[in-house]
Amino acid sequence: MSALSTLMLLLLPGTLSECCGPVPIAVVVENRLQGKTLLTYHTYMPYRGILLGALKRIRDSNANFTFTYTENLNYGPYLESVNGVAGNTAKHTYWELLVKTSDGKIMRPDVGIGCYIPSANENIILNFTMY
Ligand code: B12
Ligand SMILES: *[C@@H]1O[C@H](CO)[C@@H](O)[C@H](O)[C@H]1NC(C)=O
Ligand SMILES: *[C@@H]1O[C@H](CO)[C@@H](O)[C@H](O)[C@H]1NC(C)=O
Repeated sequence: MSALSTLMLLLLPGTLSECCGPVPIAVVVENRLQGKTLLTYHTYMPYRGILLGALKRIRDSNANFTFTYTENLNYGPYLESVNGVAGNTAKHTYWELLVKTSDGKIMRPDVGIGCYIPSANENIILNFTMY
């Protein structure tokens, strides 16, 4: 066996094991500001798929999840409204993107819904809040 094919055999399993979905995630809609109950939606995504795709998949299979976004030239899609509630510049409200990892830690991604790539078993929290 050539050195090259031995190397291929050693590398292939690792390459395959990180490629394959489906990746389960949950999207949590939180709106304490308006006293609404927490809503949780479950979906699956392909390996390294973007959050925007997951939101569209949930919307297309669930009559009570809707969202809208606007396109920003530099930063891509900006999440404008969720379930009919829109952020408002005058009222200083917006939909904040938070992520609860499987170990319970909450973090705030430094990119929006078009760039964020969820990992398995994350809870993506869309929180209606103020700035
Ligand atoms: C102020 C600000 C906000 C404010 C905007 C309020 C307002 N109406 O003014 C609020 C608090 C709403 C905000 C939210 C978010 N922001 Co912001 N924000 C900024 C900040 C500090 C200044 C923007 C600004 O006023 N520019 C000057 C004006 C004249 O230019 P402008 O083009 O009109 O600005 C608009 C855009 O920047 C847009 N905007 C602001 N943030 C974001 C994020 C995304 C993903 C998009 C598409 C648009 C967008 O809102 C501005 C006003 O309309 C920048 C950092 C910086 N110093 O530039 C980060 C920044 C643009 N935000 C960023 C991020 C990540 C977010 C959030 C995703 C954070 C989160 N985890 O929730 C959210 C957006 C969530 C969503 N709903 O989609 C990143 C974007 C990086 C990237 N490549 O995606 C930046 C660069 C900061 C960083 N962490 O590096 N943000
Ligand atoms: C959303 O739809 C599910 C069924 O798909 C239902 O169980 C749930 O009560 C609905 N929630 C709201 C807030 O309408
Ligand atoms: C969501 O926003 C509300 C209102 O600002 C705040 O009280 C709450 O702590 C936020 N939730 C998370 C998970 O940060």
